[in-house]
Amino acid sequence: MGVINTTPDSFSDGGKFDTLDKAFAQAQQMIASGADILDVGGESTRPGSEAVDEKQELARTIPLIKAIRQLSDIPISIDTNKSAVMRAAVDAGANMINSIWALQLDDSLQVAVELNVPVCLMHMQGTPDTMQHNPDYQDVVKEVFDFLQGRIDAARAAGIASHNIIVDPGFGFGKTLEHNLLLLRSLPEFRKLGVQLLVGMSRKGMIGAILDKPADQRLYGSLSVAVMAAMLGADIVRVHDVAETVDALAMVRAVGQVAS
Ligand code: 7PJ
Repeated sequence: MGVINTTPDSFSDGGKFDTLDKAFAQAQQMIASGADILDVGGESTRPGSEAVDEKQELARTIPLIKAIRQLSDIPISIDTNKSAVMRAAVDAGANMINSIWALQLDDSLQVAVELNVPVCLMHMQGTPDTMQHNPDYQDVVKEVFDFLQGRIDAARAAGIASHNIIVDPGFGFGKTLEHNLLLLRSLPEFRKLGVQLLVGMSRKGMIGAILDKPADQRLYGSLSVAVMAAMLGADIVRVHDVAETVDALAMVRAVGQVAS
């Protein structure tokens, strides 16, 4: 799963087309590099980030989804917490909902049921603006597992089929470095939930903390954890560097397919 960022960077002062063009070019490149899914998001959820207004989020994501859909049949995921954005995105051609709030906000679960697309339910402790202040668990693996089990149950009860449910331990979302490493090592435990497993560690602080490198120098660290996650049972790996990760995961797959 390739991450398409539509949040304008500090260099382009609100030039909407500039941002859309860049995001579209990024999407084309990811498709050419072998991405299986594109994850389009219009709201930054990094630690300390603030919420984005709905109009702005729609303006950032919908034209891009339409443009990608004209070019390709690649599955498109919409990374959002707003049910209006979910509706508009699926209407524009998106095929999946990625919810860092695990569809707990407003009527998002009900809307996801109506839209009848796969959903990714992620664990987060706290909210994006405060989640890294003081992450606290007695037993992080058990607590994340139990939370995801509860959200799977809620999604099923609302009418979402198991094969359309994906879960994600939410690396970096209200977790210390230690919590993140423990969750990665314990990934096989999450297979017991019986649904598909997605992980996102690409360029995250957990890599920066170990390597002492800024986000633009975390490629090799990101590839290492992507390979580990795939070997430990992740079905979907959410990354920024698609071409590199596709090669790394092809090697994992080849080893996994050798007859014993
Ligand atoms: C994740 C995400 C993740 C899912 C972000 C970043 C922060 N969605 N959205 N899982 N991370 N499902 O990419 O650094 O880990 S935004």
